[in-house]
Amino acid sequence: MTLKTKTQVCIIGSGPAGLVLSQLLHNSGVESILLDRQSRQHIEGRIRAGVLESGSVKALVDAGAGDNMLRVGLTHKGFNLAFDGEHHRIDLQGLTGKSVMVYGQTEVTKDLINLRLKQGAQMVFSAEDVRPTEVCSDKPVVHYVKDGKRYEVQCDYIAGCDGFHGVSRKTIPRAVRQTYERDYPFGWLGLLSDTPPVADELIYNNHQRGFALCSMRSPVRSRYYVQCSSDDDVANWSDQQFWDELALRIGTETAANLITGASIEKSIAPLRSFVCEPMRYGQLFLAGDAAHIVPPTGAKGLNLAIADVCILSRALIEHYKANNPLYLDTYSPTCLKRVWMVERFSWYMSKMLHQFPDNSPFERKMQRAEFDYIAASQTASKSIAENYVGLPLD
Ligand code: RFL
Ligand code: PHB
Repeated sequence: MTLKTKTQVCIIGSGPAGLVLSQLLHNSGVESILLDRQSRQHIEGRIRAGVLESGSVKALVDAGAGDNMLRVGLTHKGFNLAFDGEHHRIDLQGLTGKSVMVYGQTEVTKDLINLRLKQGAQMVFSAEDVRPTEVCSDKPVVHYVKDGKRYEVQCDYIAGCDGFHGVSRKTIPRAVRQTYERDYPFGWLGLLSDTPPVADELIYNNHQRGFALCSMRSPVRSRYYVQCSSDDDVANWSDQQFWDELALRIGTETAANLITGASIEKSIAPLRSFVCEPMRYGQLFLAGDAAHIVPPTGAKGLNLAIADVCILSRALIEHYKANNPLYLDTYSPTCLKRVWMVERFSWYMSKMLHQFPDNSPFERKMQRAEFDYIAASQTASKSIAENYVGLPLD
């Protein structure tokens, strides 16, 4: 027997994209159901992004999900680029009048899940075999299995917010879907520790041994990354090896302030650029990592996901409340224009800051010249700053 339910929007995936979308729809009286293949505990335990653009901060506050963020998030008015230990500060506030917020994606997710459940949202965790069908009809259906029972959700629209490995994008036939992809020949080994950050602001380091990033979650919790090879294994890195390598890459002056401690999480993330076009197929709309991936060097993935669902929620709300189909019809091109600009920035930052295995001494000189140009030119610094704080929504 199959248990059938109905809703207006079925959202696949309870990461930041799905959760923010469901919150924004709820705030305007549009009904949705959220389905995720993972347990709540698993979703709330994932360590990922740490930097929110000013537009993402505003979106979370406007959605009513910003209380904790505003209480404990850290406003950052600048960040540092470093080349072999030499620093140049990008003055975000001075150059753009805006800042970013350091607040973990893990916390954003927990805040949203708590709020959605308090408001009585329909959220299904550990949903197996989630399958969207009839997406080109006016009554698409999403099937899933939970605790051995079969379910069907009949809806008007499906939001595919199920990340890079999800099922939604694959529902678009190969002949319709065009994908653009670049894999980088390295990964990021990340370490989280309950130690005070090495500096008050983030430091992106280009060092001849490889890239390193000094980030944080709070005044007593640090997040660091070092570039590693694509086929590396976390098991190859003891905490001590990580700290030693980080200290070498950030230079003696910064390393003098480095406080080390036991890791509470250590993992390797691959680096990839990826875009799927179009972001709409029939009644299915892709948002967030389901449609695109950026390498983390620009701190953009989470922010792009939030931007997509701000655009999608407006489109759905205009449809339901004003019978206006315009924004649904323009969803894909509107998002993609911004997506490609953000892809460009993330690719540019990645290219400038990492050691590529096939780089010759010439490429390293080019990276150095790029750093010197940014340090010497307010125009170049401003270009980085306006991308880092976030481009306008549309
Ligand atoms: P998510 O977060 O991957 O959520 C997708 C959800 O869908 C579920 N799912 C399914 N559910 C049902 N059926 C299926 N078949 C399903 N398949 C998957 C999953 O369980 C999950 O709950 O995608 P979303 O919402 O689009 O959010 C995207 C962000 O998570 C991602 O872009 C960022 O984390 C990227 N990122 C960063 N972004 C930033 O904006 N700033 C940063 O500082 C930043 N740093 C990072 C990052 C990503 C990293 N990693 C681990 C790749 C640092 C790292 C190391
Ligand atoms: C993080 O704190 O996890 C972080 C910060 C900035 C990035 C990527 C990751 O560019």
